[in-house]
Amino acid sequence: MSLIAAANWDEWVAKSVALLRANRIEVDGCRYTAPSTSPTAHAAYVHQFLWDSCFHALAYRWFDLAMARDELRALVAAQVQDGPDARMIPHMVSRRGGSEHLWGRPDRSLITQPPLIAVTAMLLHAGAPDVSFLAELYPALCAYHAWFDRRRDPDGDGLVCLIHPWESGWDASPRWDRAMGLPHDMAYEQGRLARVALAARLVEFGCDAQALLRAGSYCVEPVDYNAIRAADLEALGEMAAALDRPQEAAGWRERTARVREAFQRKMVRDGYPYDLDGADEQPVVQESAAQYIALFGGCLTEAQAERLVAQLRQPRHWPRFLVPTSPTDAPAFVPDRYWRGNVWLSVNWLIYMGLRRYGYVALASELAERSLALVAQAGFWEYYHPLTGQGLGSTPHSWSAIVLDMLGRERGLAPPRLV
Ligand code: 2M8
Repeated sequence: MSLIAAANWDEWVAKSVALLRANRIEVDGCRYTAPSTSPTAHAAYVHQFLWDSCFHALAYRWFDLAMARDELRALVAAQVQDGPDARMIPHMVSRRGGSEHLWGRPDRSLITQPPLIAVTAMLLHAGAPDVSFLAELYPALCAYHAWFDRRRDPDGDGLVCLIHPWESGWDASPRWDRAMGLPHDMAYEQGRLARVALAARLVEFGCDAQALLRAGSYCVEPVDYNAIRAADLEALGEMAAALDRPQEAAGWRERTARVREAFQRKMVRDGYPYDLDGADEQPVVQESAAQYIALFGGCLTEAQAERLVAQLRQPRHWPRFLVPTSPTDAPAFVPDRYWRGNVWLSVNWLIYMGLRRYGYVALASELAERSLALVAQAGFWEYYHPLTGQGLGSTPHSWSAIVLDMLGRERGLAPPRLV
């Protein structure tokens, strides 16, 4: 019998409850879940992170819908109110301080992270419809996406560029080595110091993407990020429709189509999607798990999806456990080095959802099955060794609770509603 079929749902819920509740923090009237409050974890992991909170909310919705909503409310409450980056939602919110050394202010970072909030809100809504919750988030999310157009699309092509690898969530990925001016075989510390130095540069440049691009600073248009944005714009259209705003819904659908069109025109080479680097938009011809996230955003044709899925089926792309960020034969693959070839449940959930979108349901189930097996074997870690399944980074780390969402979906369960 498959693990999905044999798994005890109540036990998996109980494990997820214990994990997320242990990392929950309440401050200034906001409730959120930290990536990890373990004393051995990176000190920054007590703060709130944008895409982490989305994954947490998607796990919470199976047992604590109120908390799932609060997790998103806390993100939106941190939306920037003034200055050139008004309406941005920060990638990291440090309500008890702790960001001064990097960002020149104690309470938050100056950058964002993959925009998954509208997608998350609509998935919450699908399980437990509540238009008043959508109405609460909608204006902030519309303004957030307008901020992207204003501040992260310096060439106006509809594709978002990032000004720091931390915006991608894939902090130390080899995808950024060229843009960071770093060799693939650098020591970990060299990469870390370069990211810290880049944060100081952003402060100096006021996070102005135009100026940073002109100065030849890190500026990348990533495939996964833009696909996630397409999915979020699409979700915003669904949100507008649910709120009975048909014209706005049509406008968001048009915006989504524009991102997908630019994606096809600029990012797809020989049928495969690649990130684009710098002002001359050089394709970063590297295979990575980010390519599969194009499926999540509906950014590929059926034929392109089929070729990409054939690539995914190769053991170098999908070895024994899950899909590592880089294939195992990539020149920069290091299985136990942070973001340089490890397995992340967050990334694999995005791939899982993308496979389902394109109708690769059995393959998605296989990914869910192996996700469950990995967490059953190793526990809730930040990331995992792709060849041994060993847990790496911090533990217990909250976002690996996303496996509960895969289990719930695979079992065809309905998330509970608020009474
Ligand atoms: C990692 O990133 C932060 C900086 O943004 C860090 O190292 O402090 C990444 O894995 C990122 O994707 C994640 O959101 C964050 C918290 O889990 O940690």
